[in-house]
Amino acid sequence: MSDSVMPGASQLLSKHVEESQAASLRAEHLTCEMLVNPLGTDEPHPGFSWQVVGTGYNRLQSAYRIIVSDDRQTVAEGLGTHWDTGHIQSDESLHIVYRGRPLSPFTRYYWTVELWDENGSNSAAAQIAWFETGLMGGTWPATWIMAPDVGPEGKLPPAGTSYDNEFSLDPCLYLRCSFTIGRPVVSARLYATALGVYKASLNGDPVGDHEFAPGWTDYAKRLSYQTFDITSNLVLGDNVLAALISDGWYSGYVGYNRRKPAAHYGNKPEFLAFLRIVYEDGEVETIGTGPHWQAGRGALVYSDFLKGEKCDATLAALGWDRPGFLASGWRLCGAGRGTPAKLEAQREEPIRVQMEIPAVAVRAAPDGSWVFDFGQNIVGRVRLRLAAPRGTSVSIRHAEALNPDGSLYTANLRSAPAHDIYVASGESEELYEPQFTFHGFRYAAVSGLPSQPSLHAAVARVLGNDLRRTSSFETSSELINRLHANIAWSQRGNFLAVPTDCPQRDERLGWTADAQVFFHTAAYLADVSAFYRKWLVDVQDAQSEDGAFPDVAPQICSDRNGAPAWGDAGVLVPFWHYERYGDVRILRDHYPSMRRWMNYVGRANPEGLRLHELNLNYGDWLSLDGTASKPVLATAYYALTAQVMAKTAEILEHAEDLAEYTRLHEKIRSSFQRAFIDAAGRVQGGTQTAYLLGLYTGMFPTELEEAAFGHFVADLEAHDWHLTTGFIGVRHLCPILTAYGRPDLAYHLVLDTTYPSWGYSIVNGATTVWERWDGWTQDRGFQTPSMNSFNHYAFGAVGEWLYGSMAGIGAAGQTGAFKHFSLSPAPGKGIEWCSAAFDSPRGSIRAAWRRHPDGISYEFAIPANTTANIILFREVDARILLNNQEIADDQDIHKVTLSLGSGNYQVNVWHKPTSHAQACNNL
Ligand code: RAM
Repeated sequence: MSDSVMPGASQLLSKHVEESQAASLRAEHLTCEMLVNPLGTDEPHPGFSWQVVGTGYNRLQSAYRIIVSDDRQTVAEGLGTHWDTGHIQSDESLHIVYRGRPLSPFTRYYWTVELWDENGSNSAAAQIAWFETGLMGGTWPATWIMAPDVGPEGKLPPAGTSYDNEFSLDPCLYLRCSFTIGRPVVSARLYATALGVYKASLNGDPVGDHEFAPGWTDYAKRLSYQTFDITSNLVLGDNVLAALISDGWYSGYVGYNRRKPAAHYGNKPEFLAFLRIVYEDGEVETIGTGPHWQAGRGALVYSDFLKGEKCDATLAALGWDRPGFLASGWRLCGAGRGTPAKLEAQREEPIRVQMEIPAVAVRAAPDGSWVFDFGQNIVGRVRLRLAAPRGTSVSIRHAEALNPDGSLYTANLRSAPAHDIYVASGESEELYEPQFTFHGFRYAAVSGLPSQPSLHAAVARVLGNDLRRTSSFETSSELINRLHANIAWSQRGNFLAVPTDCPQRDERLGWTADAQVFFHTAAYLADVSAFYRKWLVDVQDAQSEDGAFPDVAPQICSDRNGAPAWGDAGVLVPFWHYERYGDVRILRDHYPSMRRWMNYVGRANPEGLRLHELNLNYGDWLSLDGTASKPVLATAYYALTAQVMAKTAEILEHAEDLAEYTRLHEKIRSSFQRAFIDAAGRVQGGTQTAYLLGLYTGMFPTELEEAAFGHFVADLEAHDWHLTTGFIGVRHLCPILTAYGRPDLAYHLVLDTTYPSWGYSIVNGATTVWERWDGWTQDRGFQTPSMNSFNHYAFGAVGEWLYGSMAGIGAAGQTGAFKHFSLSPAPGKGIEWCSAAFDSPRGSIRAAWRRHPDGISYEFAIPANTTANIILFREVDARILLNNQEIADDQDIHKVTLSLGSGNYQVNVWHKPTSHAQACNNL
C-alpha cells in the first residue's frame, strides 16, 4: 500500500482561492465560559470563544479584537471600557481569557469580537453577547432556613399520609415571604440554592425553568447556586417570593446503599436565597431568607428520586405563593444548619424538560390498570390529565419493559418503587406532573381512574441537562439509524446532573468508567464541555486522601475508589476534554490531582505492572468471556495514563514531569511486553479486550502489532464473528478493526442482529442502549433483575466510530479542538449512503458519502479557520475528481490524502471512466 498527499489538490486550492469572492468573516456562536450568555458566573477571568464563519475557500482568521464593557451601547459603538485587546494577530478563537479591569459582582458585561481574515480584511460586527457576574465569593445577605423545629408546638401539621417504613421521607416544605415594592425597579435578580432541591416562584409564577436545582455536587465541599432574572415578575405593591423544597440528592434516596438515617449528606432540606433589587434611583435592596419566612405544607406530600412522589390535591394551600394568602397554621421557619461548602455559581447548563412525547398506545393490563406506551424508553415523568371525584387516589407506576401478559416488568428497578400518587381535588379537569422526581421508563401503568383514559390523557416529559445537540447522522440503514438514536436517547436521559449509569433502578450514580468510555461519543452528540467540566470537579472533590480517584462521582459509596479504568478517568477525561474543547485551564486545574493519582498507582506498583491497589477491580465489566484480562487491562490503562501525563506535562511546560512520565510510560510498556506478550504477539488472557487495549495503547512491539491484530481477528472468528467485549473493550472494537484495515468486520459487527450484538437488542425492541448484551434473550428472557438496565450508555461508545469512521469525522486524528482534523470516511458493505454533520467547537463539519455503480461520491464541509486532511482509499486505477476537476494522478497511490482549507468540497472516486461517471462529472 502506498500513501501520498495528492500534489494536485493544493494547486486546485489556489485556484479556488482566486475564484472565491469571499464575503467577510463572521464571528458566530459567541460563548463565555462555554455557555451562551451565562447569567451568573463567579469566574474572575472568564474565557471567550466564537466560531469563525465565512463562505469561499481557505478562509482564515488572521487577527481578532475583543471588547468588553458594562454598557451595551458602548460595545455597540466599538469601545471596550473594561477590556480592549486591541488588534491581536492570532488565529485562536477558543477560550481567550479575560485580562481586563477586575470584574465587579452583580454586573452584566457586554462583549463582542471583531475579526480580520486571511487578507487582513475586517469582519462585519458580530452580535453583542453578554455575561453577568454573580456574588463572586461575596457574603450572602440571607440565612439558611428549614422546617420549624420538631416539637409539640413547633411541628407543622402533617401533610396527610404517613410514609411507608421502607422509605422515610421528609414532607415537602412550602416557604414564603411577603414584601412590598414602593417604587420603580430597573432590575431584579434571585440568587438561590438549597440543600435538597427547590423551585422558586414570584407572585405565583415559576421563577425560571430549571429542574432539580441546584443540581448534584459533593455537598460537603461545594454547592451550586442559580441566578434568575425576575425583573418583569415584580409588581408595585405587595409581592410574595416563595419556594418549594424537597429532599433531592441531599437528604433523599439515591444509589444502592440508599438507607436513611445515613442520608448521604444531611437529614432535612434547607433553603437559601435572596432577591437583589435595583431601583430606578440607583438604590439597591436585598431581601433574603431568614427567620421571618413562613413555612407550611401543601399538596406535595413527599417527593423522592427512587420512591416517587405523592401529591394530594385535597391538601392544596391555594394561593400560598401569592399576596393576600392567610397563612394560618403556618409557622416561622426554623434556622437551617447551613453548610461549610463553597457556594459557586452553576457552571453547566441546567436540567430542563427537553421535550414531550405523546403515548402511542394505551391498553388494559391484567391488574386493571391502564398501560400507556410512549414508544420510547426515556428519562422523565408522566403528565396526566384527569377528571375524578375529590379524594380519588390515582397511581402511576413506571417500567422499561412489559411482561408477556402485558403487565409492567419492574423487577429490574430493584428497590426503587418509581411510584407516583396523585389524589384528585375533584375539579372538572386536573393536570398532574411530579415536581421533584424522575423515572426511567417506556411504559406507565395508571390505576385508580374512574374510567378508561384516552390516549391523549398522558404525555411523557423528557428530562436532562439542557445540552446543545451538535450533530446529525443518517444512513441508508434503518438499523444503524436506530442504533444512533438509541445512543442519543441513552445520553439524553443519563446526562442528568452528572453522567449517570442508569435512570430507573436504585443506582443513578456517576460511574467514572462509564463516563470515560462514552466521553468521545458524548462529545460528538452534544456540547458536553461545561457538563463534563463540572463533573470533573466532582471527580476531583471525591479524590481520597491517598490520591485514589473514585469509582463514582459524586462519591456516595465510600468503599468504591480507584478501580482500574474507573479511577483512571480522573486523568483521562481532563486530557480528552482539553483535546476536544481546547481549554488549557482544564489541564491546569486538574494537573495536581492527576499527579496524585499517578503517585497512588505508582507507589503500589513500582515494577510498572498494575497488579496492586486494584480495589474493586471490575475488569472488562459485563464482558462475555470472563475476566481473564484484568492485569492486562489495569496495566494498559496505567500506560495510557502515563502517556497522557507526559503529554499534559509537555503542554503545561513541566519539563521534569515530562521526562518522568515519558520514562514511566516506557517502563510500563516494556514490563507489559515482558509479562503479557509472547513471541508470536499473543497477549495474556487472549480476550478481545486484551488485544484491543494492547493495540489502542501501543503496548505491542511494532513488529508484532499485525500479528496481535491477527489473533484478535481470530478470536472474533472463534466466536463466529461476534464480539465478547464488556464496558472497557467495547469502545475500541470498531475503531481498531478500521485502523488495522478491516472496516468490513466493523461493519459486520454493527450490522449484525444475532446475539450478542447491538442489533440484537434493536430487533428485540430496544429504544435505548442496554446495560448487558443479554438483557433479554429469546432463550432465557430477562437477565437477572439484580442488574439489568435497559438504559445504560456504556455500550453506546460505538457512537464514536459511527461519527469518526463511518462518516469519517476525526477518527484519524484531530488537534486543537478541531483546528485541524481528518475526514476519513470508511464506506462499507451493507450501507449505501451515510450523511453526518458535527458542530465542532470551531464550526460545522460535514461528511457524506454515497455509492454509485462506478464508485463513490463524497461531500465535505470544512469550517472557516480550520484545515482538514481528507483521506480516501481507492482502487489504484480509480480517478479522483475534486469539485469536478480531475486532480493530478499517480496510478500507484492507494491511500490518497487531500490537505484542504475551509470550504465545501465534492470528491468523486470513480473506479472506471464509464458513461455514468462521465454523466455525474458533468452535473
Ligand atoms: C454497575 C453500574 C455501572 C458500572 C458498575 C461497575 O452497578 O451500573 O455501570 O460501572 O456497576
